Amino acid sequence: MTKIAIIGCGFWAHYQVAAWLELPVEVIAVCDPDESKAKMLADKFGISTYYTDAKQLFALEKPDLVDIITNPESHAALVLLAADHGIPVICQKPMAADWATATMMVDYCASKNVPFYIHENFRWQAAMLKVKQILDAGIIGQSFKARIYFNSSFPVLKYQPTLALLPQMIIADLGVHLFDLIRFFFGEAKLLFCRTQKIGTGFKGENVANTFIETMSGVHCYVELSWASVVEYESFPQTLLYIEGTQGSIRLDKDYKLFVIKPDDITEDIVPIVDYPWLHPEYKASQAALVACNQDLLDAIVGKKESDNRADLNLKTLRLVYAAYESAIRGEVMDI
Ligand code: 89Y
Repeated sequence: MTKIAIIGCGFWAHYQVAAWLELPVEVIAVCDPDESKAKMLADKFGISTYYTDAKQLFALEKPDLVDIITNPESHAALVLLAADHGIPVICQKPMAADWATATMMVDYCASKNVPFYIHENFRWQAAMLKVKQILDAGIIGQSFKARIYFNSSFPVLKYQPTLALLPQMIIADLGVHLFDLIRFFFGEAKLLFCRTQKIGTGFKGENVANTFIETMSGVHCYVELSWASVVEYESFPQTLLYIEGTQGSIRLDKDYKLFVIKPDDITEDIVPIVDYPWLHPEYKASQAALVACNQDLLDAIVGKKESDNRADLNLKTLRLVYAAYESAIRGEVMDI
């Protein structure tokens, strides 16, 4: 059984641990500087050991991998610590709070020969895997345009209050997933242009961002992100999309409804999630993908396969995040 240590015992860790326990692994220890959080997570899942100091965890435990589920500013120190102990490491998105730190982390792990992965899970959502299958099968011909959007007024700060404090917010926290989906569907980006807005007072950073990305393959992508939208129906945390190809279109709508639109025919399907009993009722769409994402990372770490979530590959997604911020500040199109 693969032995896993968890660092960071906040909201998300409760679901990440539940997802790990769907697989043949043992969570041997958890760690959080806030002892009550560490104890609560350990007690909930019957994990015998908890720590408040990551250095102590690494000194006393020998996990096969460590899963870092903390805020972006703390990622670098913890990833480097894992690398110093030769422990393969998985880290939440976004990899780091800036580009220079992220590249340093990737280089450091490579220099220590330590496998390093990012927990990018949106591409593991059942509906996204289905969309990718339809695209790869050529059913809508050659894609040329896509709108991919996450416009919401869900009270996200109720569950993720630290988002309110981030100086760079919606692009780093959420845009990173949608940019990654663009790479997943259409390949690497060629250029982008981004504008951001701060609507209302709840967030320190931007809570609305609109980005245009042109891919190397020539697809024009419009990425909409908003926590300020008064919507007809709330679809949090689902990403919706409309992809146009030379022979048809794909529309992914609320509640996993997938339409394939051809010149003389429209098919409608529902791509269900696996409804694990531990899913938070308001986060089902994103948390249901955690098991498949963890399985992929586990297989990569034990050497069964490669994963697209290798940190050096994920840098290509992160590059889009920081290029978007730069574009918004400069008011310029950024070459990628
Ligand atoms: O933190 C974010 C994520 O990773 O997916 C959705 C989210 O929970 C809120 O933006």
